[in-house]
Amino acid sequence: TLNIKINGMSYEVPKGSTILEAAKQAHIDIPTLCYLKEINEIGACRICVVEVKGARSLVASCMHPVADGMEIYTNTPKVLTSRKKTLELILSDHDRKCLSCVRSGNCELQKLCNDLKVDNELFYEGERTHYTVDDTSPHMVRDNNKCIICRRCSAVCEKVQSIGVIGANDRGFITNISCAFDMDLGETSCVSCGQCIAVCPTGALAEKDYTEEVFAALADPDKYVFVQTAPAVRAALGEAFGLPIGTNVEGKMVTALRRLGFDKVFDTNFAADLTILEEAHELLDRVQNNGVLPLITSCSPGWIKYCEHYYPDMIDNLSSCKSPQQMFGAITKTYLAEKLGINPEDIVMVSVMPCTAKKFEIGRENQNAAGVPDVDISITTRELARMIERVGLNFLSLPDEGFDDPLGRSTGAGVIFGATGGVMEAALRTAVETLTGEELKNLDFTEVRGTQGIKEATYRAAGMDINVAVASGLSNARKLLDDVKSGKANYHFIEIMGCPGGCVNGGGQPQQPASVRNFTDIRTLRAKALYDQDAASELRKSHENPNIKMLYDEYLGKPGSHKAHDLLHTTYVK
Ligand code: HC0
Repeated sequence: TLNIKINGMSYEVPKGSTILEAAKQAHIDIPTLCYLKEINEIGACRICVVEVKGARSLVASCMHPVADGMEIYTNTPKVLTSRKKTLELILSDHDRKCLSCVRSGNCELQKLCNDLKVDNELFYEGERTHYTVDDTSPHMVRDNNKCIICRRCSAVCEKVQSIGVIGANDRGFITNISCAFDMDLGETSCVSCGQCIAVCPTGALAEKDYTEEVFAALADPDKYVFVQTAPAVRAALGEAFGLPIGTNVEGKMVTALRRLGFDKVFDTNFAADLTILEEAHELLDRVQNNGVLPLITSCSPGWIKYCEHYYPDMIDNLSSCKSPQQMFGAITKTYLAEKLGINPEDIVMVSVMPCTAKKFEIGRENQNAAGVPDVDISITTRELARMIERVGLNFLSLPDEGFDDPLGRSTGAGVIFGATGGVMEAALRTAVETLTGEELKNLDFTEVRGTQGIKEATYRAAGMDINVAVASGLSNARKLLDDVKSGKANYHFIEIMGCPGGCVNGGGQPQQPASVRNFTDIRTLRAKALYDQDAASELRKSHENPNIKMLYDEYLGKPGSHKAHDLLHTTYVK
């Protein structure tokens, strides 16, 4: 450890800490703007400056390591004035329409301006840059007029997702974050993961908002409006209403959806169970009949698009299963429509997802089992929170209610889909029991749990070794796939999720500011909510879901049947 002084008081801090980290230990939150731990460590924005005795100028605390005997001052007039001036300069070229901004109330720039007493947002009036809003991609809107060029978005795109479709163009006053050759985002190989939106401190990046379309459907007396909620939504929606990260709000979420006016409130977890039956069947079929291996999961649409762009030679490895979101829509508009005696064209299927790529997925080819799109509108967790706010539902005081039957019934295997490794674990529970014909004693495949980027394990069942791997975050997917292609690694089954940590950390989840992200393991906290729900579930294996059994008995026949293929499987672009 090292001995330092902060604002005249002595502290002992670990060697290697930055001033920012050391101050955190002293209960001081130094404000930051561009800094994202391990992702964007460029010390560029100068908001986090502090005085260090003996230093010639103010230093960026996010990057500057502490040294033994260092004397740091975090709140001198010089420091506070510098931070305020920096903000005034940022505002001099910023779209200040805060009242109508989607991030109003949870904008990091707005909060800093308030905290640092910026009392005149017009302090520096002068030339402004003007940019056209880019709404060419299916999932998001880029408004550079609100961009502060912190580069968190381009860092996450490049380093975490190994895509790099956005970066700084031009220099000086006209520096702007955009695509190469000023292409529109929709023309690039962006995979719609939305990780850039999750880290944007302002309203420069946002999902395409479809809440008006959902309200219009709900108001249409001729439509049956059904909703499905993804596993990970329940683990994060509460954050939008101030609840601690990792609070499971499933019951309140269901009540809110019912009171918003949805005719049926269903659960994507049901279709996650269904996916497991189809995918476990596909795995065993490929293993037993010399099919293409490793089989790779296909439920994350950001990953699918990444595979199509960057690993087209591995498309035959992808499972042909539609994602649970799409399977859900397919079953709703065929089986359920028949059961209820309604025309699939009169159903509006809405999905609530932690994901922005799901907005892209609903428009993909070959996702229309009933001749109409399987899913009509996909909104993010954030959009649902906005809908709840808009109608004045007091989320925190709502009672807990349960999902509707029959597509609201699910198992613990379904809910863990929302965390990296969850699809693998759920599939293993079913595949191993199918292979051995015996009841599994231990349902916890802990080796594939946790937030490491790449996980590997080997399980023995019915005399054979099953080698599996799990990757989340596309730079990890790239590493894993390169090892598979070079022959360095040999697996039967791989789970890949586009977002680091899986869907719990999806690009559509409530944004947490960098001040939280830099010091809190959000992914683990949200994942815990799902694993706890699994552990407390009466049924924890997808093949034991009674309503899935009923669906096969009444309608689909067996996993992998002709009908199941027609409705629940898809194709990819080569
Ligand atoms: Fe996921 Fe899914 S688990 S991709 O992360 O498989 O978005 O939560 O809904 O479809 O079920 C997202 C989450 C889903 C799907 C499921 C899968």
